[in-house]
Amino acid sequence: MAKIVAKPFDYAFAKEKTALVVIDMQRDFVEPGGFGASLGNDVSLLTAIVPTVKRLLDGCRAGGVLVVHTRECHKPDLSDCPPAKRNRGNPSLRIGDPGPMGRILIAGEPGAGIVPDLAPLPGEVVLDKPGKGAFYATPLQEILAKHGITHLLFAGVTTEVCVQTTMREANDRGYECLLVEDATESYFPAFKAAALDMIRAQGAIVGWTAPTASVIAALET
Ligand code: TIU
Repeated sequence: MAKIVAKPFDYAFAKEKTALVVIDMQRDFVEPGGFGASLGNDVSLLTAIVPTVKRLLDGCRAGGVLVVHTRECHKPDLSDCPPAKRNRGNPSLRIGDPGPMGRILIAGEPGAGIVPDLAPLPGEVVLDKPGKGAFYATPLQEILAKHGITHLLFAGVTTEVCVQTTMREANDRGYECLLVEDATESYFPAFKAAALDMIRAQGAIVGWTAPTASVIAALET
């Protein structure tokens, strides 16, 4: 078993039973002009983690860890987008509206794509998800079971929305979850800090947290 120096205590894992889940590193969230910006957010905080997520991805690829990428997006006819989600908060652009990077959060549009620096490699799992959590209405659980995965490392955006929702879904399904602290980001620094704290509180009630360097160090041993 490899061991990551983590909070609230070390995280033991077997590489062949571990997957890295990179959540929603899409242009719509990370680049100006997309869904994140349409909700009134400054996306520069999210853009800044791309090189760190790349380091983590490359470390996991080199270590033989299964890589899963997710994209939050909807069918072009919006049949998988509840009106409550589309209309919430009176945004400047709604899901499905034409924006600077194509229709907002629609599968196949440029904005729904993963940022080029983090592009999936052939053979990596890429899942489109209509919800915040990556288990809802996707085959993620079946794919992980097929590969014998018991441990999940999480990166991506945003920490307290899609990442935390997915970690909680994973926790209820019995996975041992670790969130990579500097490979996740929020539009709200206070929300990121609170999410990290609540995840690892009460003896890792949702999971562990550790920086990218600790994950890579463990993968190299
Ligand atoms: N708005 C926000 O913080 N997040 C999302 O809408 N989706 C994800 O977190 N991916």
